Amino acid sequence: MRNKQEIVNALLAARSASPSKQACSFAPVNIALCKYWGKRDAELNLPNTSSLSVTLAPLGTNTTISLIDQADVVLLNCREQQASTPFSRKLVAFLDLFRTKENFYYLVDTENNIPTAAGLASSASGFAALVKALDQLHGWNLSTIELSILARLGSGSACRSIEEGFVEWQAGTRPDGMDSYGILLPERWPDLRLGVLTISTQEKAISSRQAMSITAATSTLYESWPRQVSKDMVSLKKAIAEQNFDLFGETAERNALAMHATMLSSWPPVFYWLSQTVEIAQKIWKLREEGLPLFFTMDAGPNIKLLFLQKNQQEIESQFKDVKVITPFN
Ligand code: 2P0
Repeated sequence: MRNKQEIVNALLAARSASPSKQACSFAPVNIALCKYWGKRDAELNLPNTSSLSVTLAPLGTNTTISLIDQADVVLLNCREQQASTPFSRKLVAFLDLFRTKENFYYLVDTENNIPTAAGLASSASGFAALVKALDQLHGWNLSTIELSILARLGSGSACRSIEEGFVEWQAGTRPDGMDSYGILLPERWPDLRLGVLTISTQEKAISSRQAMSITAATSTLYESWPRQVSKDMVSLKKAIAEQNFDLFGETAERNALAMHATMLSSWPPVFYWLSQTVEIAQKIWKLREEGLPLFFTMDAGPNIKLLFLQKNQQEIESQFKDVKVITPFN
């Protein structure tokens, strides 16, 4: 089993469908603290390494889906999308995996409540919400593991958005990826805060999908990435279990910087930082030297996500006027 259709068929084989008219589901955005960067299988979105993230509900995607008679209809934030848009094409290609004679066309209405200006990606929450809505619509009753596997086929990081909280995506070793899915960690951390600093919302010149492929193929530093991840996964899980914020922040920041270092040593080089990104990173390091427990992480883009605790929220809001503070465990 090495293609998406075979995986979907295998997961749905024993399911008796009892479809309803309409279904609606929510999935949260997630931010990786130990990143997913590089694939062992590009078709199935199987990662080279495990990763660990935290979800940011209530920020995420609400998706309503129904079966209709003629041709798919796709709405994004209340606007109908032309079939030729990249958004529609990606979504319809994913729906193709689930069509039968009886369930042929879908109306998909997707709403992201993530402010566009936040610079947070919505593809993970989008595919996770879609898979959950499909499951409800058809009455398949899939487990969270099966939902996570299906979401991963849409976009790798979507497998970490099925459940809410700290989620570990275990890389797995099987060629069919049946052991590669997100697992919810039991711990919650109510005092944890994330602060989004949006530096640019321009579409990136190079997608993370392309960037991770160039990095894995050409970066000499990428050889050390699996070792970095192994260490960071252990430290992060310990930090979360003990609510050790310094260990947590240091590990997440180091992991993000290591990921960006692997990109910079690719050829052609991949560099998402802007001058303002550098300025803010230096400001964070200075504030930390002065005693403020503040760390950051970054994804495949120039925006910075601050990591801090509730007791320092006021100080951080006064230092960073435009910060949007998120409480992951509300
Ligand atoms: C992550 N990123 O762990 C990493 C860190 C970006 C930087 O997962 O090709 O959209 O659909 O599997 O999941 C973004 O990559 O890539 C991502 P595909 P995806 O959050």
